[in-house]
Amino acid sequence: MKKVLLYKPIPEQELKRLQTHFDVIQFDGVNTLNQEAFLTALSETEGLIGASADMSSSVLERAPKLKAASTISVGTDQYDLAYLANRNIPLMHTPGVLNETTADTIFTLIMCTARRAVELSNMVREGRWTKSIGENHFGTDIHGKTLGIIGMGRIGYAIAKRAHLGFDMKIQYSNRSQKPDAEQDLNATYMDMESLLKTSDFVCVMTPLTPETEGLIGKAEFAMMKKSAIFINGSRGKVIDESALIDALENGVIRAAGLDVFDVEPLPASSPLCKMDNAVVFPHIGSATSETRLAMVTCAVDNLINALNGDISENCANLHLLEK
Ligand code: 8YV
Repeated sequence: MKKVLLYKPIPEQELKRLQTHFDVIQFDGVNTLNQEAFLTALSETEGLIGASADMSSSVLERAPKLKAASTISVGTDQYDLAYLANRNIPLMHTPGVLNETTADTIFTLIMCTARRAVELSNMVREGRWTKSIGENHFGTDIHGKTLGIIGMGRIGYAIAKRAHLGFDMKIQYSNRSQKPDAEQDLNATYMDMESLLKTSDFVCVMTPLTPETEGLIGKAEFAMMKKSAIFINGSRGKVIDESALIDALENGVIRAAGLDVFDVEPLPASSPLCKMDNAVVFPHIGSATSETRLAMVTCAVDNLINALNGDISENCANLHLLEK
């Protein structure tokens, strides 16, 4: 049987299915304590499956027998796609199965941040609700406002659908290319990022992390936003300059931020973002529901089985780089 290295715990039913096809070596994440054991196991394996661990070329070069990798995520930034392609190794991912759940998470951030839900819930829990809520605790409306989406991919479209159909919001977006379906279905307006930053009430970043998007939103971009703007990041922490965001929040450059991803994860409790009432912080729960994570794992297991049998589908993230 081919050896496969699993580096993230998965539901029992899917582990058993994987074990019917392969000799599975399991790790519960990769860290400084198990790194050497992981790299030793990696040297023997033909398949790799998991998520939330660095798979740069310095790690992958320790896998001389590797034939295919399968990430339990839609994001592929933890892998060196070009390195894998140079060795003609496909990287499979899970596009599509998590769109709706992740869009729900982003809208949860939009609502919690706009209506100050976490801050005010804590006020109740801590016994500080002593009189009826006054102006200094008011939030801001979501319905009818302008939502600017930077990165109108599958998840960005799902967010825009909620905003347009559910909250009667005006949708505008910037993207590498125009998206006719978003314009026809959701009355979305395509524009350059600077115009979007200057005119949006809510700015939502949903781009993948690439060399082009790293540091995309920094001090200058926050300064372009409305002082009343609410900033949402559901992409990757490194797409923004986190220090610039903290400054913008502390100095009233923007109203508030809702964040599901961070430069360093887990976000240290010492971060100023953990102490600000105008920052809502989630522990990277974009796709984190039982139903969707099972669907992602099922997709990733199918992807690996197929790839090791030579069948790489549209779920291959580096197909455009592989030898034709
Ligand atoms: C989680 C994500 O990181 O799919 C992605 O790219 O960021 C999230 O879904 C992933 O699901 C971890 O397993």
